[in-house]
Amino acid sequence: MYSAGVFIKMSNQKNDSPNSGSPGSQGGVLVDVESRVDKPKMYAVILLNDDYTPMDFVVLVIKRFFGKSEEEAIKVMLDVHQKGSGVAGIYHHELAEMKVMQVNQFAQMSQYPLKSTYEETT
Ligand code: TYC
Repeated sequence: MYSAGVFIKMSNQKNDSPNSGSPGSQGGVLVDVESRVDKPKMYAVILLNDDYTPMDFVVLVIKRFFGKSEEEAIKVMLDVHQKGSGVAGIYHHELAEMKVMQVNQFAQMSQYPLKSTYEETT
């Protein structure tokens, strides 16, 4: 997530000429520009198709755990049904992992074979 920083010096002195001396030697503020704009990795939570989980149950799961509307949830469910898998949501690692645990546990408790997984987005 954090690449080696590229620092720029933000001068806070009127007579502080740019690029003079080593960084920080003339006062001013060092700003790590690259780290600041670096994006954290994101993860797609993916639902997998199966032959037994009812469509209504999948729609309910997508609405409950991924905050989608009925209309959006139906679209995602049909996409999974037709293509074999589909993205229910994109999250930071910790949240993606939590969604997968919650969905898989809820499906198992309901005695349906529905499974979700997550993978890093490209
Ligand atoms: N294929 C299932 C059926 O025909 C529906 C389904 C959709 C199951 C999406 C899982 O992730 C899934 N009842």
